[in-house]
Formats: sequence, structure tokens, C-alpha cells
Amino acid sequence: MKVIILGGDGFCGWPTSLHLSNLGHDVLIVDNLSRRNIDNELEAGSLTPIQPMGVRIAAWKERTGKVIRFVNLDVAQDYAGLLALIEAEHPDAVVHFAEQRAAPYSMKNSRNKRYTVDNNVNATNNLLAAVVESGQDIHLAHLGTMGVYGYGTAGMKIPEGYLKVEVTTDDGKRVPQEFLYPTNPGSIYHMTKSLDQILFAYYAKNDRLRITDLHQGIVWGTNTPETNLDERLINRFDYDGDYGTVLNRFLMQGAVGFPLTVHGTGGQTRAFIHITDTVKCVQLALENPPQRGDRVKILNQMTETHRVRDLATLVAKLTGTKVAHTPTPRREDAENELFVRNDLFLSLGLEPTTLEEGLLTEVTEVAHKYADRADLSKIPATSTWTRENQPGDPALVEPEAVG
Ligand code: NAD
Ligand code: USQ
Repeated sequence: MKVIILGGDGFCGWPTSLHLSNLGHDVLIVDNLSRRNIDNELEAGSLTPIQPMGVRIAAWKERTGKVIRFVNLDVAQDYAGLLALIEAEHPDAVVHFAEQRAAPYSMKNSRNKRYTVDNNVNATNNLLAAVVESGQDIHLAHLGTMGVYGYGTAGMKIPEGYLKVEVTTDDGKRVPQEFLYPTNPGSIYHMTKSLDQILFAYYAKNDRLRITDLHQGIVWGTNTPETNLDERLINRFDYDGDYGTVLNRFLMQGAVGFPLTVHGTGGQTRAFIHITDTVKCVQLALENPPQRGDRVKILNQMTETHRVRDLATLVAKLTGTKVAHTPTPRREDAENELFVRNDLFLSLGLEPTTLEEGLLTEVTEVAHKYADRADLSKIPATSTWTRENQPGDPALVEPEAVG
């Protein structure tokens, strides 16, 4: 297949590009390098020494003989460039990772709220409109989030995208219906993914576009077999208070001896997936596209659920680091249950990488190895959801509450 990867310089996009290239697909990366610019803006950076795109793709060619091409283009702003690219390339599939993906960054201030909505919604709508204008039959696979569902379900397993319900008509008849699962986002970022899914539903219905939406959980881990081939291919590892996600942050904090920053009680339960499974899921999604005229194919791209405080206990045991229950910077439920269906990927052959297998490798091979690159001042989560919330900073916690 010829595959365009939008956002192919990012944490999920880069290892996916290598994985698909390794399988023999013709991969073209499109990225405006905005994520690297945000690192400059935040004066934060990847724990791992990621290389510029030119070095990355030269190293890939040197190691494997395979060619990945790169185009620097803003998918949200340069509609004409995107359309021209699609018309020239005739891809079989486009994988869409190109969005601002950090909830804390999206909640920092009104500039970031507006940027996140503009960037994410325009990127998605531009892609959809360009595929329609090109007249080509291209499979679009988008990275969405488990967060579109919200995280509470009254004990029911969250289905894959659609909810079966019965409505009662005025004359008492019970009529079965199936809807997009009601959306309940917890941040401006997550809300853009909810808006994305309405765009997808519309274009699938009106233009018969073939679309897969992957509702992904929190990705943990760093490297994949392909990024491990050469130090220059190393993947990004975010640990700062805006872009670092909970489990990778705990692993890094454990490696440098920084108290593990559990927000509140740590009763938040979330869905997780290892980065090696992310790249396999995208492969499986591309190999199993929907048919023209089908509704949007939605898959829950996650393998396990965990409670934040249990993750902290696990990492504390592994590394001997203390746990700090900080104030919570977010407006979110302190405690929630989460049950999720992921039958579709399992039925396609996904064999999940579990926490038990991967955690120790991650701590020793990545977090410890690059610990001297860490800037500890960037760890506390300072972006607050409302004026009432406080930063997730262990410095705000009484010393006796850290243990
Ligand atoms: P990332 O920020 O590392 O990568 C996103 C890439 O897209 C970056 O390289 C960025 O420069 C690029 N980009 C952003 N806006 C662009 C634009 N307008 N034009 C061109 N390029 C643009 O994020 P990631 O962690 O790799 O996430 C990728 C996708 O997966 C996101 O859409 C995210 O919402 C989704 N996702 C990520 C996670 C996770 O835990 N990392 C979990 C669930 C879903
Ligand atoms: N948390 C802590 N301590 C920390 C960091 C986070 O307790 O140091 C808590 C948060 O308060 C939250 C939970 O851990 O309750 C998850 O936070 P996170 O930053 O790991 O994940 P989130 O903000 O939800 O976003 C990440 C990705 C996003 C993706 C989403 C998938 O950045 O792109 O869409 O995970 S999901 O969570 O399933 O919606």
C-alpha cells in the first residue's frame, strides 16, 4: 500500500511509519513539526534524544535500505498543499495522527484552547474535504481517544463506538436504535476528538468515505523493534507536566527518584496500550478497512485498564520511589470504574503486551539510561482546568503525606 502518515514525526506516528515501511508499504510522512516547536515554547523536551527528521529517515535507509519520504506541511492551514499532495500521490490509505494531543496543554489558557480546536478540527475537516475533492477512494484511519466516551459507565463495558438502545414511541412501541456512543469529553483536547467523530459520521454518510476511527487509550512505553534498530531512530519520551502521560511519567519519576505525582486519591481508572501494540493496531486497521457506504468503523484501541494509584504502587515497588498524593489540577472524578470492550482488535489477532512484561525493561533500558537528560523542574503538572484546581506539585504536599 501507499500510505500517507499525517503527524508521522510524533510519538505514535514515527514508530508506526517505521513499522509500515518495514512491512514493505510505501510511506510518506507529513508533519509541520509543531510538536517540536511546542517543546521549545514550553522549554521542555523528550527524555530520549530524538533526531531531526532528516537524520531519522537517512538512518532508516542506511539500516534497512527502505525509503520514507517527508513533506513539511500544516494539515490544518495549508488545504491547497494537502489537496495537491493527495492528487499527486494517489495513496491507498491516510493515517491521521496530526493533532495537538495533550489535555493539559489544551487547558493552559484561552490561546491554547483556541489553538487546539482550530488545529485539530481544521486538520480533520481539511483531510476529509480534500479526499472528497480528489475524488479518490482512500481509506482514512484516525487516532481518536477513549476519552470521547468519558470514563464512567455504571458497570457496563464501553462498546466499540456505538450504543444499542430502545426508544419508546408515543404509542408505546419499543424501537431498537443504534447511536454513536454519547460523548462526554473531559478537556478541550478530548472535546476536539468528539467533534472529529461527528465530522467522520457526516462524511461517511454523505460522501461514502471509508473511515476507521481508533479510540485509543493512554500509550505507554517508548521503543518498538524498528526504533530499536539504531539510536538515531529512537522514539520520543514525554515526561513534562503537559505532554507526559501518567505511566511513562511514573516510570521516569521512579528512575530519577522524584515522588510519583498521583493526582488526588489516584482513583482514576484509565485504559492503556503499549506503543508496540499501537503500531500493530494501525497495521491491522489498514489491512481490514470498511467498505464504501459503511458507517465509520470504530475500534477501541486499548489492552488493559488500571487505576492511577495502583500504577504508582507498582512503580514505587519497582524503583523504591515515594508516592505523593498531590492536589488534582483537573476537573475529573476522583474515583471511577472503567470496563471496555476491545473484541475487534483481539479478533483480528492482536496479542497484547502487558504491563508485567514491559515495565521493567522500560525503567532500565529507557528511563534510567537517559535520566541525566531530565529537567526535574518540568515534572509538576501546572496546567489547571479551573480556577479552583491547584497544580499537581509534590511541593504543595505536607512532607509526612509523601510515602
Ligand atoms: P504527538 O504530539 O507526539 O504527535 C502528533 C504529531 O502531529 C506531531 O509530530 C505534530 O508535529 C504533528 N501535527 C500536529 N498538528 C499538525 C498539523 N496541523 N499539521 C501537520 N502536523 C501536525 O502525539 P502522539 O502521542 O503521537 O499522538 C498522535 C495521535 O494519537 C493524536 O491524534 C492523539 O490524540 C492520539 N492519541 C495519543 C495517545 C497517547 O497516549 N500519546 C493516546 C490516545 C490517542
Ligand atoms: N495523572 C496523575 N498524575 C500524573 C499525570 C496524570 O495522577 O502525573 C492522572 C490524570 O489526572 C488523569 C490520568 O492520570 O486522571 C490520565 O492522565 P494522562 O495525562 O496520562 O492522560 P490524558 O490526559 O487522558 O491524555 C492521554 C493522551 C491523549 C489521549 C488520552 C487517552 O495525552 O492524547 O487521548 O491519554 S484516554 O486517557 O484514554 O482518553
